[in-house]
Amino acid sequence: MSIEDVITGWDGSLVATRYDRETGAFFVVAIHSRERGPAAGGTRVKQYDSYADAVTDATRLAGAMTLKMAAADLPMGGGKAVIALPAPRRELADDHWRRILELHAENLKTLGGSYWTGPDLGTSSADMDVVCGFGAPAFGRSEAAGGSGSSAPATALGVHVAIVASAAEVGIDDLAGCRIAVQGLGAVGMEVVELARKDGAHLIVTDIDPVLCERAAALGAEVVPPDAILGVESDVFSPCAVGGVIDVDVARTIRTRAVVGSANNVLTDTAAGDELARRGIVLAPDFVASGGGAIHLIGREVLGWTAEEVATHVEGIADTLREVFVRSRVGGISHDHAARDLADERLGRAGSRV
Ligand code: PPY
Repeated sequence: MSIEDVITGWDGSLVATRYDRETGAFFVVAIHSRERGPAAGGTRVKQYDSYADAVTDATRLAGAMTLKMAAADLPMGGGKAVIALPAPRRELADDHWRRILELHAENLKTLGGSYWTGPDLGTSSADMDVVCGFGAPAFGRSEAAGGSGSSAPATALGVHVAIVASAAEVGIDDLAGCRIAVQGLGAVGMEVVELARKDGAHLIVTDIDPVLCERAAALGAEVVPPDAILGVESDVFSPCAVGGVIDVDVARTIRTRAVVGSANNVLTDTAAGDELARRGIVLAPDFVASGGGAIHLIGREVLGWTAEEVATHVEGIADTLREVFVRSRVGGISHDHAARDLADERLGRAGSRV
C-alpha cells in the first residue's frame, strides 16, 4: 500500500514522521483520537520492509488503541508510535539505541503531551525510563523509576478471563482438558500458558525462539513448529504474537471454536471477522481481550488505582465480552462488529459504523 493510500484511507487525526540520517531510524507517531483524553499507546520497534509499512502499522495500531481505551472505559484516546530500525535491535550498539530513544523523546516533546507513549513489542520499561529521562511523557517506566512496571501480567490476566468467558460461550464451562493453542511465548503468551495450565488445560504452543518453546515444554505444553499452529485442532486459538494472522482464508479453514489472544489487529479485515462468525467461531475482539495492559498502565498511573483495583477492572473484561456476545446475537452481527459498535457508543459515536 502506498503512503497516499494509507493516509487518505485513515480516519485518525495526525501522523507525524521523521527520518534521521545519523541513526538511520524512521519515526512515526500516529494520533488516532483524543476524544476521550490524550492519545496513548506503546512504541513498537522493529525493522519494516518499507516506510509505508511502518506508517500503515502505526495508523492501524493507533486506531485499535482508540477502540481499546473506549472498550475498557479508560479516559484516554488512541495513539501509537513506530520506530523502523536500520538493523535488528540486538545488533544496535547501546549508544546508537540510546540516541534513537533521545530522538524519539524529542519528537514526543514536540507533540506537547497530546500523545503519551509506553512499552510495546521491542520496547521495555527500561526504555521508557530513558524516554522519560529525556523529558517525554511515557507510561510503564520501571517501578524503581516511579512507573508501574511491566503491563504484561495484567494483559495476560485479561486474556485469561477472556478465554474463560469465550469458552463458556461455546459451552465449555471448565478449562480442564480444554485444548488451547498459543501462538507466541513472549511475556504475555508465556503467562497465558501458565494461567491456563493451572486450570488444567491442554496446551499446544509455538514460538520462533526455541528457548521459549523449551520453557513452555517444561510446563507441560506440547510444542509445534510456528508454521503448524494454524493447522492445530483446538477449542481456543490464542494469538499472542504479531497481528494479521487471520485473513479470510485462515478464518475459513482454522479448526478452533474460539479466537482469544493479546496480539493487536489479529484480523486482516472485517471480512475475516464475518467468516469466523459465519462458521460459528467465537471471537474475543483483540481490542477487548488485550485491554489488561492499558487498564494496568492508565489505572495505576492516571487513575491512582491499587494493584487490586487494576485486577478487578481487568476481570471486568469478561463482562464486556459477554455484552459483545449478547449484542452479536441480538443484532445478528459478528463479534468484531458488535465490539466496534460498543466501543463507538462509548466514544459517543453510536451508529457511525454500518
Ligand atoms: C497496548 O495495550 O496495545 C499498548 O500499546 C500499551 C499501552 C497502553 C496505554 C498506554 C501506553 C501503552
